[in-house]
Amino acid sequence: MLANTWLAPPAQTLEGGALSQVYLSAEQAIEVPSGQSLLGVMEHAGGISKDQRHGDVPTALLTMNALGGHASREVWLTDQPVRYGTLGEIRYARSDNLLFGVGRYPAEDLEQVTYQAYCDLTQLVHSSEAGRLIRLWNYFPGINEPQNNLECYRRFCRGRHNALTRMGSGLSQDLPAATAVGSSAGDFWVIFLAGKGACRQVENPLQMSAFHYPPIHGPRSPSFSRAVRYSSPGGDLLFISGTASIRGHETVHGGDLVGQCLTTVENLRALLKQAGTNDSGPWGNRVSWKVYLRREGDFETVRDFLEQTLDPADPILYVTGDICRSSLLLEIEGLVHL
Ligand code: 3EB
Repeated sequence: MLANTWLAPPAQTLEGGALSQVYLSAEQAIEVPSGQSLLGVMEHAGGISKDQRHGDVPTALLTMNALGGHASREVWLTDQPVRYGTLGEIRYARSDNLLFGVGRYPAEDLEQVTYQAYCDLTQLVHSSEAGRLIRLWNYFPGINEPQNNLECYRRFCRGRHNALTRMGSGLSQDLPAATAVGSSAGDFWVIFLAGKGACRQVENPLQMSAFHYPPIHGPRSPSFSRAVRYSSPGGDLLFISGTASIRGHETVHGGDLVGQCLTTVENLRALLKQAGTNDSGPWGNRVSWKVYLRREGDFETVRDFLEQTLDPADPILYVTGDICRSSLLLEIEGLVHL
C-alpha cells in the first residue's frame, strides 16, 4: 500500500543551496523545518476557491482535484534564506542560487496571455541574474477547446515559442523541463524554477524531441526538454517533464487507459536510462511522481497499475487535469533525487 508513504519527503542530506519538494494534505499545516525556507506552494483545491495564500509565499491555487484523499499540495523548500517579491503578475521567492515564481494571468486570449507570461518570466530570470530556467508548469482551463479556430494548447505553444524567440532563448537547447495541463476553470497559472548551476538536457530515445514535432500538432512546436538534470550544491536532481503515451511524435493507444499506462511507464524508464540514473532498486533512486488524469473515474485503475509498477516507497500525487491531446488520458511527471 502506498497510503502511509504519501507524505514522506524523499530521504536526502543536501547542503548549501539544496532544493526539496514535499507532498502534503490540505489538513496538514506547512511546517517549515528550521534552517529551511519556503519557495512556493501548489494547491490542488478542486472546485473550492478558498484563497490559501501562505503570506508572501508564491502560491498557485489550481482548480484541479487531488485524488485518493491524501496529498493535495506540493511544497518547495530550500535550505537558504529567501526574499519574497512581486513583479507584475508574478510572485517570487529568491535565494542566492534559486528563483521560484508563480504567475497568475486572466485566461482570456491564451496565446496573448502565454506570450505575456513568458516575456515577463524570462525578463525576471535575466534581470535578477537567477541562472537559467530549469522547470516550468503551465495550468489553464479549456486546453482542448478551440479559440479563434485553433485549440488552446496549440495557441499556448505559439505564444510560448514567440515569447522565447523574442527574448533570445534557445528553442532546442537549454529548454526547461515542463508540464502543460488543463485545469477545470480559473486563471492561467505558470509556475517556474530557475537556478544557478550545471544543467543537462535529456531527451527520450523513444520519443521525438517535442521542439521537433511536425506541424500536424500545431503551427509552433512545444518548447520543452523531456528532462533536465540539475546539479544543485547538495546533489543532483532530475526534473522529468510531463510524459504521456506518445511514440515518436504520435499518440499511441488513444482512448485505451491500460495501453497508455504501459507506454507511459516505458517512456519513463527509457528516459531515466538515458539520464544515467543508477539501477539499484526498481527505479534506482528516490522519485516523487505527479500523475494527471483526464477522468476522475480512472483513478483506481491507474493507482492499481502504478502500485504494481513503480517503487512503493515513492510518493505519488494524483490530480485531475486535461492532457494536451484529446485522446490522451494520463500524463506522469517526476522528480528524481540522484
Ligand atoms: C508530449 O509529450 C505531451 O507543452 O509544455 C508534456 C509536457 C506535454 C510538456 C508542454 C506538453 C508539454 O507532447 C504533452
